[in-house]
Amino acid sequence: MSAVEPGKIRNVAVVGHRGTGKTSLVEAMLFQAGTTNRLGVVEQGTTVSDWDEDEQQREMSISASLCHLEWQGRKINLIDTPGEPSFQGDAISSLHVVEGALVTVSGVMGVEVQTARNWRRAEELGLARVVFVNMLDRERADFYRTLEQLRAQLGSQCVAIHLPIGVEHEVSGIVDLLHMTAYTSPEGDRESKPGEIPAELADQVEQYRTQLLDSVVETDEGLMERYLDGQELSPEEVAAAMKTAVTRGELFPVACGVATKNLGTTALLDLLVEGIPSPAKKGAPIEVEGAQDAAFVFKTVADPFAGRINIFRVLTGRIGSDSTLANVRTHDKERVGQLLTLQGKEHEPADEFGEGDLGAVSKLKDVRTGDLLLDADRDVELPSLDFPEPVMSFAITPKAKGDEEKVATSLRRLSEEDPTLHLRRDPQTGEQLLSGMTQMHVEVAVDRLKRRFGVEVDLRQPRVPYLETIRKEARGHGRYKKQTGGRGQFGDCHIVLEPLEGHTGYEFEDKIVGGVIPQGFRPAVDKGIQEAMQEGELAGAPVQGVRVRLVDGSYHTVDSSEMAFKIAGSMAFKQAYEQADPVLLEPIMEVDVTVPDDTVGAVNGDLNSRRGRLQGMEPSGGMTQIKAEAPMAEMLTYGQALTSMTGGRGDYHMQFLRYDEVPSHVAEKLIAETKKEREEAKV
Ligand SMILES: Nc1nc2c(ncn2[C@@H]2O[C@H](COP(=O)(O)OP(=O)(O)O)[C@@H](O)[C@H]2O)c(=O)[nH]1
Ligand SMILES: [Mg+2]
Repeated sequence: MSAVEPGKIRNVAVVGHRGTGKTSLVEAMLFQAGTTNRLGVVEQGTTVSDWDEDEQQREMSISASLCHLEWQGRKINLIDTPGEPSFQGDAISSLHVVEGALVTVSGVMGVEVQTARNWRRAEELGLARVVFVNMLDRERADFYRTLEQLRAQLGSQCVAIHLPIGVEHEVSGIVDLLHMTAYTSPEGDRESKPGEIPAELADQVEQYRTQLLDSVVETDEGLMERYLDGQELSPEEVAAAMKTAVTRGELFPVACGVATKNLGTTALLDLLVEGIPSPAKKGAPIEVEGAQDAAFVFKTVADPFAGRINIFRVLTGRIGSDSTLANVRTHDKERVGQLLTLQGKEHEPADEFGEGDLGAVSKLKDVRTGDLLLDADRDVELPSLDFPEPVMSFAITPKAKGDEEKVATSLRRLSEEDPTLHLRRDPQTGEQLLSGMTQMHVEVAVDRLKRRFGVEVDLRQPRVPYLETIRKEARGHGRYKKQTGGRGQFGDCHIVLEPLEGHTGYEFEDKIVGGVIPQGFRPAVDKGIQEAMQEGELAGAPVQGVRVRLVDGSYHTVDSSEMAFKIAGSMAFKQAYEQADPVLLEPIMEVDVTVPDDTVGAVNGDLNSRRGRLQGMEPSGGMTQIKAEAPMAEMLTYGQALTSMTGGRGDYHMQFLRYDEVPSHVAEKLIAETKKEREEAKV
């Protein structure tokens, strides 16, 4: 198979809220194009794109999956993305490698959280957008209500291009307002040739065709003048102007149908061919200066048996099975070897992929999502995918002792596949932390660890990385003296502690005059203090934000040693620390919550009970964005709480902001708990 001309390719990411029928719609398009012989069903685990066992079990897309079909002599690459916020990383990276987004909306639910999110992403990336109002066969589905909502919330450039024939369970086809034809489909079969528009729809068709014409004409000044002059515009002119407006992202055609009955797919496929710009027209979504051949990896699948598969977009030039590519991140050379054409999990060998095409490659050494592969190594900046930070962290421990290494390597492979999954060791608490977008995200990762790599782990709430600091200046004296038989030990020092600005850092100043402590022993005092600071006296948390001045001391010519001065240093620190008004610090998070307007009261009340401080609120289109600051300790289980308060319609992001003093009533409890733990540990 040779490369497809860039002008004949359409790259489309199918995005939208969870459960709006993205996977079913991709299935229907593949079926309609004759790529598959039967219409798979999500619940039966028989679709092309939900092929993973985790997906079939949950009846939900977890990973982006790449399919392709041929329509009107064009190759349409379809990326079915997950709508669930837990897995939005894949939707985000997919949007970076396409010219167009196909946004699915349920005709019952209308615009939902993830619809709006993906819409904004697509907008930022300047993508052409086509909306598909799906599920029109369901009870209470209403195309016209949904259309109005789309126009109100996503912009009046959303304009109907297809209208449904019939309502709810009687929906039997669609009218194509641009070509003025109708499509109907025998139950569960491929759609037939275009037919006549039913007479009873004449008025509606007239009304919405006028709305379409008005919108198209508004994007083209020349047409507008003639239109206002009352001149007749030819259907070809209108179609051409519409195509231009859609490809430029100035007009968003709203199509409709029923994915599970394969209704509306013919006209939708026509629309994708006409309205989504080809890579030849739009140019590379990521520019790499001076590169002859360049590919961007937007998805990686880690499989313990098949090995690693990297899915990429050819940005410029070609990628052939004979190519040798340089990985910009590692500066390593990678020999390509096996190229693959993907159809969900099915793959076929391929010889090459041309400019603008999407393809896959297996068995590269070290390539992951976000990598740039070039014909020759060069220092170029890696494109940023702008992934949201994971907010839900769990401490993980292997169920079986000795599995630590295996857990770490397996998790590393999973995070290559999904960069929104973070693995790190908290240097302060020593815990291995796995962070994801939601609890479900982390749980799916844990399932995958078990299923794919055969390791099991326990999840616990992580410890909060508290810190300690001081609030005033204090002096301390440490004198360590031991004289038993032979050579003794002697160290003696006076120090002053002083708070540092912003509760951070550590400074040591040597203010010794006249050599009362010899030069050689002074660093030992510093060392002893730093060791003592690793476990503060309040709650065993590390101390920071301290300047130490070593001001005085004495020594013994025979008995003094580094060891003795280290101990003296730590004794001096402990004495001074108690007098320096020590306080516990906790991490404060910047929290960004988006919830439906009718839940704002409950959500704010809850944040308040979590010691949160409201910073601002911004309502827009039925949803309100709440900005607040709240202590990490109170936010560890926020995900579940938000889900239950908003019926799953809320969403939040959270990132570390700063450390603040723990209020005294909370601190007292923490200090008492630590004391108890320490005493129990002693027994
Ligand atoms: N009645 C009806 N059900 C649909 C339609 N499209 C999808 N579904 C069902 O809705 C559920 C979610 O569909 P799915 O394709 O997985 O949505 P996704 O999460 O957006 O990929 C599944 O149970 C589908 O069978 C439709 O047009 N009509
Ligand atoms: Mg899906």
